[in-house]
Amino acid sequence: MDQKLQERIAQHPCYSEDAHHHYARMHVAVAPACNIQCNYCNRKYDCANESRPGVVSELLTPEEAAHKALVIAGKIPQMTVVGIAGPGDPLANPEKTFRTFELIADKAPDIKLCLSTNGLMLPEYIDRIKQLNIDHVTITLNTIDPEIGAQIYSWVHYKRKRYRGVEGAKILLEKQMEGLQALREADILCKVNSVMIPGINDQHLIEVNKMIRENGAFLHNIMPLISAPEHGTHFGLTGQRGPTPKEVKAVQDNCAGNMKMMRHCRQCRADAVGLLGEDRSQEFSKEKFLEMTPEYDLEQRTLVHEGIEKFKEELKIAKDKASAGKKFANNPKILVAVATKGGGLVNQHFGHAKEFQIYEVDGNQVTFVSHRKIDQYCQGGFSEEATFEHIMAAIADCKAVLVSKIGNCPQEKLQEAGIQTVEAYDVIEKVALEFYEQYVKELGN
Ligand code: CLF
Ligand code: SF4
Repeated sequence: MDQKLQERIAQHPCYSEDAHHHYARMHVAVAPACNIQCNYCNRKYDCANESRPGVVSELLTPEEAAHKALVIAGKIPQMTVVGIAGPGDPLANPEKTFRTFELIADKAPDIKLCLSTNGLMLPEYIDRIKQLNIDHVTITLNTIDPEIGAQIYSWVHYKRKRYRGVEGAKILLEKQMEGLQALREADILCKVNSVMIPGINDQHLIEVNKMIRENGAFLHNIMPLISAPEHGTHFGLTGQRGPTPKEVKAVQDNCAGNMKMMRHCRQCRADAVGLLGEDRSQEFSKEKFLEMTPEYDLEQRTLVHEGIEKFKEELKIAKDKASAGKKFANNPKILVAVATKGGGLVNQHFGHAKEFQIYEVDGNQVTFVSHRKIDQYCQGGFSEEATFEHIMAAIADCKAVLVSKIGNCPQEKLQEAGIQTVEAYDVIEKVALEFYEQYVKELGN
């Protein structure tokens, strides 16, 4: 990747896996309407193209959204990106969306603007997007075949007319393709999200991947369909299942040779705040943030970002040192589960983790694979048994858990299940490689 491109994504937690350990994003929920109906979406909730289904965000006016962005820019200076991803489609609400971006760009020039859309109106607004210096745009593109599209979208509303079935899917695809090309011409970084729906588009995603790569997309995010009957979506009610983590990984691996794949997406809310793995949206509810005074300070933010960049350099040196001189050949690839609060470190107590980051280790390289959500183990002594079962199910295929601390009781249970625990407060890659060395020795290699 050339240096210019690297600089454009270096502080964007979604476009750069590395950045997501250090930088935060926030969403402002200013866009209620939508112009299509996806079968995995219930419109009582946030847009499921970039959000976890079943979540409802508080709707904001552009002025409230700009106020919120300035408050958070002061309180969380590592927040570098403001995205609009719902609760409907941002470009089905163009005035609210662009007004919000205008207000933010005017007062906080260092914040990157990010937009996520189903793509239907993208060709229409490409000039406005460029003009506002929105450098990151996501299109949710689930298929390049209108026949498949007809199974995913129940209707498409375009230029005052509603189209159903293949006809609707054709219009959507045409506009998405035009949008993709327009982003390329405008030199705007494009991420494509694809919702993986077993039996409908799972086998077909490799073709989607090929097409978007040929049309200049920068990153492909294959996300699992989440469909529960209680969400009231068409797929939820008709029993359409979502893929298993293993199935998602297999498709991601198949596409990975062709282009950069995003594997750290958290399917966050339309009002998400914080690092991707944490959810601080409750600290900034409408009632709370409207009482807060914006303390946006460009100088202070620049200093914080410089500090992060310096820390990242130190991390890199530590990582390189940890892997230097390692020459494992034909050794097994194993998975380890890491408890981290961010910063690229093993730095979280087992009992406090709400997710584990999963890394694949082969002795030479440590590669981020995915995250897995879990119920927090320490909940003041309540239902720890049931929680532990759930945690075990989430990490059953891992050989070790890397944590800053763990109690005797969970440690013994993990050991009984054949999962080792490593207590450390250090760079993830370093701890993982040290564990690997010991693991291989024990195997007798
Ligand atoms: Fe938001 Fe999306 Fe921008 Fe990121 S999220 S608009 S690109 S700033 Fe990121 Fe969240 Fe996944 Fe989206 S983790 S759901 S990919
Ligand atoms: Fe729902 Fe988003 Fe699809 Fe619109 S684009 S129907 S809000 S998932």
